[in-house]
Order: sequence, then C-alpha cells, then structure tokens
Amino acid sequence: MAERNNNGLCKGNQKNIQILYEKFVILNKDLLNFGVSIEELKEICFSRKKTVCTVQGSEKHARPAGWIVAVTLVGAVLVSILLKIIFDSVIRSTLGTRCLLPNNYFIWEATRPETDCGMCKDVRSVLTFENITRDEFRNYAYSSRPMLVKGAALHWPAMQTFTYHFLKEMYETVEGAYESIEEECQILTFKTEFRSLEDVFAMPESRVLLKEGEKPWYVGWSNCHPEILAIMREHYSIPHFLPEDAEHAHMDYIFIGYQQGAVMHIDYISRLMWQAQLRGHKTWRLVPPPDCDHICTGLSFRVEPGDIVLVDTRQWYHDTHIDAGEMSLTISSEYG
Ligand SMILES: O=C(O)CCC(=O)C(=O)O
Ligand SMILES: [Fe+2]
Repeated sequence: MAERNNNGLCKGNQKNIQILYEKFVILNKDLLNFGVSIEELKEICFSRKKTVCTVQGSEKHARPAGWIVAVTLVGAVLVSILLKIIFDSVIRSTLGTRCLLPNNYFIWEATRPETDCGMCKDVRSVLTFENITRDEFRNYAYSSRPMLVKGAALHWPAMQTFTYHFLKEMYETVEGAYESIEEECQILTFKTEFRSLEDVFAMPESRVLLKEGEKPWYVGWSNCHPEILAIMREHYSIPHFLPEDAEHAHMDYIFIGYQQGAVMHIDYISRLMWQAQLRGHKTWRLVPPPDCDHICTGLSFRVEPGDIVLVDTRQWYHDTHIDAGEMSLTISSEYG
C-alpha cells in the first residue's frame, strides 16, 4: 500500500493511520456504491468530521494523530456494525446458496474473520496429483491448499454428454426447473446482460458458439431441483479420492461460457469445493486474503478437460479465464 504524507502525522504512527485511512476511504466508496446515501454516511461518521469520512483525496488537513485514529476507528466500527446487519440479512435471505460478492469486497472484508495466514504461507503453486487414491488423499482432503487432480473425471459420461444443448433441453423439459433457479437456487450472470437462466437458453445459436461478432458470455448457476440433480448425477459421481465420510452438498453448480470467466471474488459458503473441468481449458488465478499480503503470494494454474480442481474459495480470492475460442463447461460441488 502506498505511503502518502498528506496529513501531518508523526512518523511512527503514520503508516498504520494511512492504512486505516485508506481502508476507510474504500469503505466510504463501497458504501456509496452499495446504495447508502451521503446523508446516512455523514450521520454515521458524525458530519463535522467531514475530512475523514468523505472521499476527497485533495483535502490535506493537519490533525493530531490520536484524534484522527479515534474518529476513524469509531466511524469504522459503526459502519462495520451497519454492514454486518445488512450483510447478515442478505445471508439469511440466501441461506444455503453460494453468496458471491465480486463488487462488495469491503462487505466481506468488514465481516470476514481474521485469516490464519498458514493457509497460504509457503504456497507458491497448485499441488498436482496424477493419480491418487482415497487413502493417499486423506491427509490433504480438508486443507486449504489449492490442488489439482489430473484426469480424475476423464471417465465420467458427463465429459461427452454435458453440452449447452443438453442442459437447455433438461431445463426446458423438467417441470419447475426454471422456477427453482428463481426460488431456491441461484444464478450468477457475471458481465452478461442475462437476467435468468431462460435468457441464457434463449440466446441465438451464433452466440452460443461465439461466432465472429458475437458478444462473449459466461454464467454459473446452482442446481437444487431434485429431478434436475438426479438426471445430472447419472453422468458423474463424487470424486473418487474424497473421504468416504465427507458430507456433500445437495446442490451442484454449473459454470459455462467463454473468455473472462468469474470475476475476482471470494465465496460465502460453508464448505470446501471441488470442480471438474468437463470442456475447455481454464486458468485460475488465486490471490491470498489481504491480511496475508505480507507473507503470501498469488498463484495461477491451468486446468484441462478431465481435471478436478480443489480450492478453498472462502479464503482464496479467485477469478478464471478460458482459453481463446473455447467454451468452458464445469460441474462443481461442496464437500466438508
Ligand atoms: O468456474 C469458475 O469460473 C468460477 C468458479 C467459482 O468461482 C467457484 O467455484 O467458486
Ligand atoms: Fe467462487
């Protein structure tokens, strides 16, 4: 984080205060983006402390260090409480679903428990297994270490049967399947204009195939409709290397599309996850939590069709990119 000398503070405290200040500026911006009005912000931050609470980088007022720290802390604590209330109510209303927060980094940061940086210290690359038995995997199964099991899904029928059109037909045939997405499941439309799974399955064939001149698309959704889940699970199984007594979610996720996949985010889920790459090549970029910046680094790795990736997406910030010209299709689920 860049050090700036714009507030006339004594040197010893300056860096920490600067970090705190910059965090608060981010908080302020994100709150505005989140729909909190300036009036509400001012109220939270006590309107007379305007230079601390508003985003005006050009204002350079010399203030005693302790005073700024006190105001910043009180403001940050109050706003964090407010965020926690908002956040909890969002979580409550989406309980059981993956809550992806690409634009609300701050909300997660304000409510995320402190990270044990042991999860990323000394991790420089994905741990790759060519062949692994359940027994051999036992010691790794619940670690936050990013792992890749090469070719573990190659024998699944889903490698051949799952296509955009397979999924489309299934959702169009099974009664209540579309409604289940609106009611209990979840759809992540990332950068597309789609508003529902029906929109995704209504796109013209030229866009499905990303013909020249067509806009790229990438979406993900959870399958929580029992009949959909039952049909889908005939085409794949729980990865053979996961512990026999592991708990598995009653919901799987599909991610499908081109080019930029998921934007950088972290997931609000309760378990670890595995993802099988059925089609296309995908590069995962992982970034450690900000509080571990000083001891951990990011990493990236490319996944091939048939590979199964395991990432603790609750701790590692992640985004994905698909090889040019390829459609990626994956199936994933949670275990713990
Ligand atoms: O597959 C992708 O593109 C993203 C998946 C993801 O974000 C996740 O499984 O948490
Ligand atoms: Fe994710």
